[in-house]
Amino acid sequence: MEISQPKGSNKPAIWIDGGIHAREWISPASVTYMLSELVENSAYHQDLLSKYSFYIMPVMNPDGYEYTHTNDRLWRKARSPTHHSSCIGTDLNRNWGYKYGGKGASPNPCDETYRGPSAFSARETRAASYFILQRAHNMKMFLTFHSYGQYILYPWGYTANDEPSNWRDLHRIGQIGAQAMFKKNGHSYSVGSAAKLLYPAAGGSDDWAKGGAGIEYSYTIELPDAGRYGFLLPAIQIRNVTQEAFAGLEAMVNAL
Ligand code: 0X9
Ligand code: ZN
Repeated sequence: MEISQPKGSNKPAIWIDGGIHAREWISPASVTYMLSELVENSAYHQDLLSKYSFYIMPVMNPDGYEYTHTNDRLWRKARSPTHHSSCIGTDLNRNWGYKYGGKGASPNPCDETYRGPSAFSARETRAASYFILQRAHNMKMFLTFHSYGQYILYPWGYTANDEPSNWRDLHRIGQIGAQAMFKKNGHSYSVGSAAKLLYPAAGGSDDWAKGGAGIEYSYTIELPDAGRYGFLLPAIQIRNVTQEAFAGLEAMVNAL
């Protein structure tokens, strides 16, 4: 979805996606909530909408998402068959074309972090990357929502031995997001580079957005919880967490 005010205006833009990993259900819920807020309650969000357009992709991995409803609640990857293997699915967050094939991205089709046979081999990542590249000159921020762990991560994810030249600004805006999210529900988020704070993993969308598409502010946000229920976040928490994610979005965009 594109949300632009007025329609077709050429404002700087924010990319938001969710559901690249099938089992992380709070992510599509949160991104869908953002969409509903920006559309249905646009009058309350003029701070955002007067300055920016939004591109919102609530479910990057629809086949996988469906599969978690019908067959395997903890499925992570997409669902396309693999050549020369009976194992199914590519990890769409190891398939992007920046430093593709490095650490933490498995060449084995049977692994949960299978990177696919080549960069952008998956239709989902290829289509999204074309869409983004056509508009990247206008995009100021790239936000991809995952769960779980309560982290605000910025590049690089592929290595812990280097950092983007604007890492101080990336860190500062990440902290502003963490503060806003804490204020909403009292959940603490750690802010840092993906490889240092979590683990090195190459081929992520955040690294490609920064290194490939040149979008200055790129983040992966790992929503709650911190590990108690993990991917199986109880339904009672959906409302609070989606609202907290929106508060983080607002704060980070306003800090740009
Ligand atoms: O491993 C991932 O893809 C993300 N964590 S998750 O538990 N949701 O699977 C973290 C991605 C961080 N970014 C990069 N490594 N590029
Ligand atoms: Zn994920």
